[in-house]
Amino acid sequence: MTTHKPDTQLETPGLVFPTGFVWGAATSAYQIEGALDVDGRGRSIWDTFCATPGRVVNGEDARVAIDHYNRYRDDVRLMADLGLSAYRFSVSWSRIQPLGSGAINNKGLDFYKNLVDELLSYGIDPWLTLYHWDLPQALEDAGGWPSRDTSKRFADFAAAVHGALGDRVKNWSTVNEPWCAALLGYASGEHAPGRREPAKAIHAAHHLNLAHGLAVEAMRAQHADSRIAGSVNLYAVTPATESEADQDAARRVDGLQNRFFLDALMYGRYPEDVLADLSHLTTPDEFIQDGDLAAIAAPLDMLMINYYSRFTVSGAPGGAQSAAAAPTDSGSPWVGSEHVGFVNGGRPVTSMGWEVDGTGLYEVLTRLAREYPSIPLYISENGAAYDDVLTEDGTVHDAERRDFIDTHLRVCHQAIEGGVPLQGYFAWSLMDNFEWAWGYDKRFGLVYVDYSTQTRILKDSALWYAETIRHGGLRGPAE
Ligand code: IFM
Repeated sequence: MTTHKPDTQLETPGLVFPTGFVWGAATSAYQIEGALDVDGRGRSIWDTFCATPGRVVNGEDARVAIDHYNRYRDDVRLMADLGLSAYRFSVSWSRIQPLGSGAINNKGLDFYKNLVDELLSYGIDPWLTLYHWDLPQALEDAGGWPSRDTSKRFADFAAAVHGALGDRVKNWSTVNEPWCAALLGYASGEHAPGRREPAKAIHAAHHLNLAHGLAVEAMRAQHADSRIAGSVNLYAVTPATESEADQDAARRVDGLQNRFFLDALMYGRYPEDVLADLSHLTTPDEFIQDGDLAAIAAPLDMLMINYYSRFTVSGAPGGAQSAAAAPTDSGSPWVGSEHVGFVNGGRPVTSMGWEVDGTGLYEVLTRLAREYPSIPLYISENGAAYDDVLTEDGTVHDAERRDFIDTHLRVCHQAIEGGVPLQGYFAWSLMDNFEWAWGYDKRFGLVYVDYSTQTRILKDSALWYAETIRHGGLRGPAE
């Protein structure tokens, strides 16, 4: 059994994190499991999306992914070798409830029971996410997230999983990155189910929020000692200039990306300015019913934040589009603000074209502590894709990824010192995996996966992260 007691006696002066800080790594079911046709799993919207020509780069799919379904024991041992204190993963709804409602598929549930038991046997805390984008196809056929009924189906699903695993999983999150599920799935169409229906995308966003709230309520009624979170992807947003148009663009993007979800989850309201931006497309009476907002604001034990980058935005006509555009033909996810341009802020970029900006994380964290105070925070995803090279001697020298994580952890430490209640960090991702519409082209892992043999190889960043965990913090100044 691996122990996770940090050695706080650093040989060199460094940044020590508080005792009990959670050191984790994250994955999601669809991106790693493979085994899509086994043990009674039903179809999901991503199966359909991948099978549609032109949707995923190189026509790739997740039928095998990184074969975690069959290799989970080895993968858990690898987590133990790294010294992780926690592992964040998601469960596949269609594996557990093949049609998204009705009978539970016990074989599917057993996979997660076994995974959890394996984690616990190594002293690794399982952090379970209920929904990471792989909606059962049967529910999409019935209307998908634009349909209110999907929220209720999700609450039933959450209750079933929580009922089965709530005795051994203490930390739960509901919906991962509802912005992506709604806006990329139903407005730009660059994610499954690939629809381009802007007003419906807003309805989807509300129903994802509602699904979250109803699931929290259902879980609270079962195991009172569970810690439950929402999980949102937040960005720092800056206007390209001080012009009125650019400032309005920043307000709009911040509104739809950040405040639409934060205000709903934390305060049970949608920002008036965002509703006004959307009013030519849809109005609240078309999607909000009595009691919805109170349900969405069900009290949480913690908030989980995925942070990757900063947006610099322009409202000037013809503002430049970001280098981080979708890999395939798509519409705009910026419903009601399609005119906004994404401008190159002049920072180094990852292989996704996303600008590296640790100061943006500092802004996000301090803003949360100021505007949504008192809730414990966790970084549930942070990391970077780079074009990793496996050398002939079987190593991967990914200094850029190590520096990326180092920079962001330094920011986390600074925020904690300044009083931000940040209590843990999960690197995205534990292993290279299926990066949605980008297929296998983008590698986010601390662990390199040779897709032809499924061999796992620790990158330099993984070895460095293991050292960081072992020391309970960062050694010495930034390199
Ligand atoms: O791979 C994704 C993950 O599924 C959700 N958050 C962002 C990651 C990188 O794009």
